[in-house]
Amino acid sequence: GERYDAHALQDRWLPVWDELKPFRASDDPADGSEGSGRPKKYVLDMFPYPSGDLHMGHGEAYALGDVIARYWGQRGYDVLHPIGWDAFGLPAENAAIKRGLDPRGWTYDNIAQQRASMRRYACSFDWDRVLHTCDPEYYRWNQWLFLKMYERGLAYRKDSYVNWDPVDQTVLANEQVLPDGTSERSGALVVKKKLTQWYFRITEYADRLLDDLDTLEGQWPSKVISMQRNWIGRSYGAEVDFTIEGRDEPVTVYTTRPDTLHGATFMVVAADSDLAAELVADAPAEVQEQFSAYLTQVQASTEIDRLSADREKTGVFLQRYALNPVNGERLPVWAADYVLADYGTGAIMAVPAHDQRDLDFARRFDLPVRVVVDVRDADGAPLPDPAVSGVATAGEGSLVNSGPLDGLDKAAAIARQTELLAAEGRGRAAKNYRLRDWLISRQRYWGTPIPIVHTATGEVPVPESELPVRLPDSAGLNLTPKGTSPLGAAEDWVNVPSPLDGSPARRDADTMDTFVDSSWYFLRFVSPNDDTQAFDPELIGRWGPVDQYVGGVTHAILHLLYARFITKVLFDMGYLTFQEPFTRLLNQGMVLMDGSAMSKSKGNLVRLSEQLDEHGVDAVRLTMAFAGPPEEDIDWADVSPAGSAKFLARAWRLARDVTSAAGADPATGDQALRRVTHRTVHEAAQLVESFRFNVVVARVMELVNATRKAIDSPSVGPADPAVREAVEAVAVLLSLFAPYTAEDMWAHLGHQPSVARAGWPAVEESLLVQESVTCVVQVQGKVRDRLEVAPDVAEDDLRALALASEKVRAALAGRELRTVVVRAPRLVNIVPA
Ligand code: ANZ
Repeated sequence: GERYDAHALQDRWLPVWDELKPFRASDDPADGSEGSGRPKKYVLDMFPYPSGDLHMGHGEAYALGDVIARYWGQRGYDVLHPIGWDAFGLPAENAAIKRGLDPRGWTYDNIAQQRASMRRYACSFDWDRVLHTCDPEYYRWNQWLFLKMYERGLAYRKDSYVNWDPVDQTVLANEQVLPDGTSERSGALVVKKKLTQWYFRITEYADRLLDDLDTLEGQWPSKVISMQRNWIGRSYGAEVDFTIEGRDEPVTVYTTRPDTLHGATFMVVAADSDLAAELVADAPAEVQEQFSAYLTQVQASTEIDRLSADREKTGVFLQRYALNPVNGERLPVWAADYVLADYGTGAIMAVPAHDQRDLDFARRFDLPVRVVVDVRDADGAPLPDPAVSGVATAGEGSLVNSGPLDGLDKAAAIARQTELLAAEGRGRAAKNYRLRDWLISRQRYWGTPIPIVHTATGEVPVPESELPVRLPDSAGLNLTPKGTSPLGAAEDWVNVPSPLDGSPARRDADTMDTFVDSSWYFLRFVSPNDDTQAFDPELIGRWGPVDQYVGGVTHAILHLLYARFITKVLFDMGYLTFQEPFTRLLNQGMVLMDGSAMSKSKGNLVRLSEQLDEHGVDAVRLTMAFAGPPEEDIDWADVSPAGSAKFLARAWRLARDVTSAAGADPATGDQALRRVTHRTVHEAAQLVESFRFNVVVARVMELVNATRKAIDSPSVGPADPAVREAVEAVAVLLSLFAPYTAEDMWAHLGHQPSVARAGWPAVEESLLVQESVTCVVQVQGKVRDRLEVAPDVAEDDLRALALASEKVRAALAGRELRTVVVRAPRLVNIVPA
């Protein structure tokens, strides 16, 4: 007969879908109120960087996102499933520099290529809602957002040490520095550099960003929730003011253990803090020299190194003294790198007996160690003296050597000491965050210009009516990284009259971190062509929040945190009615090859386009879904797209074999097949909703087998209406995974395209009731019991059921077993020893 030809199906159906636009979202979605129409689902895939053609990772992500979007469409929901391009940023700019091209042209060429691939890949996107963040029509609203943040004091400029990527010659957000201290982008070792930069005040939202994670519990992967919690890193403690000899102002430290104040034996200030520089200024010349040599060394090291516990402690005694507020003791003040300038207050009280880093430092420089908490082991014996053992005791215990705190336990002592300090005005309860403000300035070309003009009298925001501040042409600009923005050299662009009085002024030449672009793009999709506002608040009120977000776990911190932050800011400004942007999150795994990530350098790169050419789109998509649970990585060496193609051909042939007319009443058909069909449809819904796509595919395979058997069986045959019902169900179920095959089957069954709009098959409850079969249990060939069991009972379960039977146990009379033969579901034969 006719052959299944994946490429012919593609040629046949793509133009039809282009015409039909089956995935156009409504312009007037229901608002959720009663009787307001179809319920909505906003399904969003993380948008791609246009840094080349689609790769296998995209192939997986978009196949899985598509299952979800197509499923809700079949369930009768009004689905918004849009796509766009995260089109600004370093990958494009660096690639453009390398090839001597214009980043703009290069970017749009790649977008065109990816877009064509997505069309071929049959992604169910609404192609009337596309956005590119590098379009002035988009980035003007980044600038608008910046101005709104600026108005509210949430965008500000400050001097600080920033993470500096010496290869890309640009600053990085903390989130872009990998745990090993290298740049996420270039791989270079990140160093610190002092610069004046723009920040978004995300720390003001730290509590809400943390507390609202509770509402995502069970909806987001727990790993992502805990990564966000740790990143924000809230701790509770106290600030304590220490008088410094020879200085008018006290120095304040942040501590989570105010209970240990009597055990403080020295103070440490961050070597790279302004305070250290000030304190050393009065010190003898040799101390100053020692300090400045040390500082140079500190600035060249990474934060990760500085915090590393195994590294030998280093520091310089500043020959200054602090007075302990509880007992007036003189504590030597040291500068060291294990204290960070931008955490807490940049200064600590060191309690070596109970803090390991302080103890390592004390042992290295011969400083005193005083135990103030009596910590015991499980048997109630005191732990060894930290000064001797070298191990600080951080656990619970009662306070000793601590005056009014003696005898209290840790928690009570923390509370008591905090009260005492507060009463004397020498301290207060405080909390602290690991989270830093979001540094958004970048010294690169391919990004959104910051809408600020610097005048003789200060910074002036560009009036909203003058947006967008367009990125000038790259022609004539040297884009090679040199530490300052290339835009600074665009004389015609950078020199402008002050918006205040027309006096000569200069535009801010930095561009925004591209995470600004992606922090709100999901809002833009509801009204992507609106040139009067960033998004239509009424439409986002009805479409938002995103019901289902799909993307890689690589964005677990950066992107998701920023998007949550901006959502809360826009909520506070009254533009949004929700405070969390993404209700549910699915992180798909990676596609690997032979156990490792694919890369050109490893020579194990599998190209998506080649796989599509070889196996067809549907087989590749099906393989992505069938390979395993979506969160797990797929090793492309272990899966079989050829096997998927074979299965699809089998399914497709079923539609050719059906001989009953459309509309035939299935109630008169074969009941056994009907039960399989209805159970499959019923279970598939639950499985898709819990992301068990691989199991859905397995169930569809079973249904295809059962249908083939029925067609070939003389007692059922191709004219049975139950066969048609089964094949129609296969087509609709397959439309989630293998759209071309499903569409062709649907057409062959006599229906109009598109199968994507066929609707989910109605399930007849009565057909879900499981039949039971009788299983005979024999002991030594004699029937001892009869059990009613499910027809698909597992062998192990059946064996256990048989052995648990009272009658069987009586017949065995305690004898050992020699063999148990299980023939599920009808027979168990037990032979005693
Ligand atoms: C005295 C003390 C005694 C401390 C003790 C701990 C245990 P988290 O939980 O991460 O907030 N610290 C404060 N500021 C610091 C800085 N800028 N750089 C490095 N370390 C700093 O940690 C807070 C604790 O980390 C603070 O409590 C302080 O050491 C240290 F038995 O103060 B603690």
